[in-house]
Amino acid sequence: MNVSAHMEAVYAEVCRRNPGEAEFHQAVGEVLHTLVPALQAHPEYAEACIAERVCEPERQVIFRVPWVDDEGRVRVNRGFRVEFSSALGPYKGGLRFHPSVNLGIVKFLGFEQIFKNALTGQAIGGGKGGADFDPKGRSQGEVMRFCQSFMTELHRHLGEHTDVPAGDIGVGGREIGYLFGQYKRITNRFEAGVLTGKGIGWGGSHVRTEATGYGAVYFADQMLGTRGQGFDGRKVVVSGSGNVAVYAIEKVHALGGTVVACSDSTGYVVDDSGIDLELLKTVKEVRRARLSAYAEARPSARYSERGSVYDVPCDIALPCATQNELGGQEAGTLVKNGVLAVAEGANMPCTPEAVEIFREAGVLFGPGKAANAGGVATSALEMQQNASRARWTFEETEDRLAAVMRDVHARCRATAETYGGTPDDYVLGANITGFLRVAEAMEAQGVV
Ligand code: NDP
Ligand code: 2IT
Repeated sequence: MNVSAHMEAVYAEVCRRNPGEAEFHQAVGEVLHTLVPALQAHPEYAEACIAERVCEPERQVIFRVPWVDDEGRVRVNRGFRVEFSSALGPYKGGLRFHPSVNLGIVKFLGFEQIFKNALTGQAIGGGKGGADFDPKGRSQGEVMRFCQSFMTELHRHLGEHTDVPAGDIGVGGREIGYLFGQYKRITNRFEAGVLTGKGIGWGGSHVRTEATGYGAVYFADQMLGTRGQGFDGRKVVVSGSGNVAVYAIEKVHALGGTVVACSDSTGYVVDDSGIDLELLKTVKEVRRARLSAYAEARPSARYSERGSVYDVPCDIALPCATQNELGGQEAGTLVKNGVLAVAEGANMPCTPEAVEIFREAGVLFGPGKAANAGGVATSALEMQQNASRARWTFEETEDRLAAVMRDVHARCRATAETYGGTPDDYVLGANITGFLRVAEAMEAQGVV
């Protein structure tokens, strides 16, 4: 069998059967093209149509989310949960509340999640969900009523052994609290393991809040370490200013680097003396204000809505905002400015063109499936604590996160070499490692 032609055919069929889902096509194409050497080595997986099956979600739920705003007006949003793969464990993946959410975006995220979760080595399947609800400018009461309505429908699909959501864009600790409260009320069960990212006082795990950002920095540090380098004394640019970005900044500073710029969807700030994390947290997490408020409160900072955060010269870039935020033009600027490493804190923030530019320039590139796996890995640690009714300390949990990230990094390099790439080909290594784990389980479980 010509495996390469077979993968092309599978990809063409995915595009044909899922029209208009551009992000899903992009995520599938990027994975399928890297699987050729794995399927050449394992013809039994091609025979069993593992690639074809893994591109089709096991189940997709789309539902109405009606709620009442503060003026008494009825509003209607659309909710989604795509249960992609249960080969390795309960469906696991976040919920995104953002006006851009549609089926194609949820499917791209769910598809990525299958391989990311497999790569962590933990017993978690892949899924994703969310709604086209825009939390910006909404009152606490409106957000709560929306979450309650969302969960009123979604609860029937969830369970600690079935499907376990967490946060993503627009869904943080506050929203997880409202979602958990409604699940508990409907089911009359304190089923802690049904959601992760819970508050520390009621079943949450230490380090889950920090985990994605910390993990991305650990991963970048491991990549740099292969070249005898690290964060110490380095200039770093982080995109976004949400959960992932904030804790990436914190860890970069702890490792001796300086984050000189970060962004939100309206603009970016440059602060040569280093982003003041307490101020950033106050602006974004307490006041829920725009990033421009950071610059207004900090004389060393300037705010811009022109150009891109990637125009700011840096040694290391950590895209932590959203998909396709870093294209060919931004990648070209980063390379021209001498960037050494790029690690994706967000899901698919770099376009295929950008990734190719980094590859050609020899820039270390950590794809999201590996670099941001620390978030979901710590969610699995939260599930483990919930199941055993245990509570680990912050230090113990962070040690475990660091160990997972070291392991993910090492597996990517080893797999890339085994399948004909250079050890620096983290894209090849991450995709094949994740795929092989899922494929083995799927083959063993029969045609389901
Ligand atoms: P948050 O909602 O906390 O923050 C999102 C940040 O990204 C905000 O600064 C937001 O700006 C910015 N952003 C969102 N959409 C856009 C857009 N269309 N254009 C430009 N900027 C945008 O989300 P998270 O930090 O949790 O998530 C960030 C990324 O990390 C996402 O890709 C997510 O899928 C990924 N991720 C998250 C994990 C987690 O544990 N939370 C785990 C693994 C990956 P603004 O405030 O202006 O909207
Ligand atoms: O993209 C992701 O990995 C997440 N949003 C976290 C998922 C999770 O279940 O913790």
